[in-house]
Amino acid sequence: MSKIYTIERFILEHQPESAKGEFTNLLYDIALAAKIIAHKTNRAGLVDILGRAGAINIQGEEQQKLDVYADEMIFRICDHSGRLCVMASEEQEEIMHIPEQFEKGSYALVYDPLDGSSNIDVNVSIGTIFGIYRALDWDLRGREEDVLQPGRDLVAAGYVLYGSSTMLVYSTGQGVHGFTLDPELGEFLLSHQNMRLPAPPAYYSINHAYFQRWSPAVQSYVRWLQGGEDGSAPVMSSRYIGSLVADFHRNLLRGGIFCYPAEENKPNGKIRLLYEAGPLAYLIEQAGGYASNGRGPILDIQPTDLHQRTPLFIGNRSLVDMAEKFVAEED
Ligand code: AHM
Ligand code: MG
Repeated sequence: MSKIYTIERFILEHQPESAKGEFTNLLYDIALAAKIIAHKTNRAGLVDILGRAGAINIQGEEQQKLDVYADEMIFRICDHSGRLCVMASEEQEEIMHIPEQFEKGSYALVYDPLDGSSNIDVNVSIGTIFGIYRALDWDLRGREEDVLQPGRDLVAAGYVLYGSSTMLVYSTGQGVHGFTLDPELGEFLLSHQNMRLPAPPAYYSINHAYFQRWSPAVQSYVRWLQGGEDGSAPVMSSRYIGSLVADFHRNLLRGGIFCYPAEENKPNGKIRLLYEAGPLAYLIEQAGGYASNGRGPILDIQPTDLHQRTPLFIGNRSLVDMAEKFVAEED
């Protein structure tokens, strides 16, 4: 029989010998938050029957929207562990400080608590994305600078997919590993060790409804993906869910590219650098792929603003390189 690994055992066995466990425990905290959010997400459809968001529930508490719930849950689980010195969430305008009564640790957490907002209310897969940085300066730890770091400096990143099963996928720079939640045991079990992007790629993912808003270079590139232009693209099918985590996860397993390019009135597209593009770019490189803003690596961008956006091309390197080539010809 093959070994059964819980996420806890896997993290422990794969931490460097010098590790003190602080970082390991931080990943374990995130796994706990993921289980709680998964439980809540699975019951989301019952809200219509048992009470709407905004209504008062049986305990006299107001029911929260799922994304607000997820945001608070991650903060509450991670704020008192002594492992973090600061957090930043897509749902919060400013950085979130560790409350004064708790110890400050040496790591900084960035997260998108529940991505795919248009899919939350319609029972379509959604996800959580996270990235972990080391504080820049121990004595000054907890500043905005600690989260405004390029993706290249991430020490770990991952996501949780709330789909037909709940999966947690993460990397600490030694490959990408995936765990599937057994809802009866309440444990994440290792299901995908050392995930690598397969080739040839199977899918490309882009919101075609925005075709008219893209630059001529991006339009040509998308025609290339479809088999047009010089006809050198691999034969692919198109899939687009509109939840970045779900689109990313499918493409990671089957090979492909996800694109959210710049648009006429949105020069930086829609995807957030810190909470979405950065952590996923870190994962894709660990899986043998590449992420670009069309002109260079996402991981090299120095963020200047907590909520800055970036055009995103992410997936098999051969496809992303080609996107850069089309964009470069226009420049
Ligand atoms: P959100 O942060 O409001 O959820 O928006 C991000 C989501 C991504 O998950 C997804 O890839 C994208 O928005 C889809 O956008 P669009 O509907 O414009 O194609
Ligand atoms: Mg988001």
